[in-house]
Amino acid sequence: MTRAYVALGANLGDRAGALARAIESLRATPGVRVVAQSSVWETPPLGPPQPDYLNAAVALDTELDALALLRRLHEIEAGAGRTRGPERNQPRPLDLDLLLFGGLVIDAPELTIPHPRMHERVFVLGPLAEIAPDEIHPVLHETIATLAARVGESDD
Ligand code: A4P
Ligand code: MG
Repeated sequence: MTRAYVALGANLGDRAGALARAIESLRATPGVRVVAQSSVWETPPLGPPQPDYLNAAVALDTELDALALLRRLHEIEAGAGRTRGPERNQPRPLDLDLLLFGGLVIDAPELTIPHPRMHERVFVLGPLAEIAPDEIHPVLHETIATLAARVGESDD
């Protein structure tokens, strides 16, 4: 059993509904137990001009391996009408990113853990710090609370 953390984001359509349905889909996934869920944050978009996001984070205990969990996240995104273009940072009805998976460190094209940009982003660290302040980032060796406080201070 592995403790994993997933970031949720949505900035098109019924944003709150998309986050709620994604959490329901995770709850309904065999081998996945949702053990904590942050509040929902409304955040200004990082990237090109686009609508504001709703962001949240959940903690899972899972029997799936990291790649199987990622594939399940992609299925749930597709079910919310998400299509993938070549460009990053485009508006989307649902984005699910795998942030942490136990203490695992993976650097492969299909899956990088910890998520490579999580430590720079208030919209990830804010919700995550509500549910996992004492988790250690396995590459930076600092707690989520420390990383969240630091990113909250900077202007970018
Ligand atoms: N991939 C590799 N590692 C991971 C991982 N740990 N979790 C691969 C999820 N996916 C991972 O992702 C592209 C590929 O990355 C996937 O095929 C997967 O195998 P994607 O979800 O298709 O593309 P994306 O979402 O556009 O890229 P990414 O990197 O998730 O986007 P970002 O960088 O997360 O930016 N502003 C606010 N306020 N709130 C947001 O949530 N989100 C974005 C998306 C931009 N601005 C935002 C927000
Ligand atoms: Mg993504």
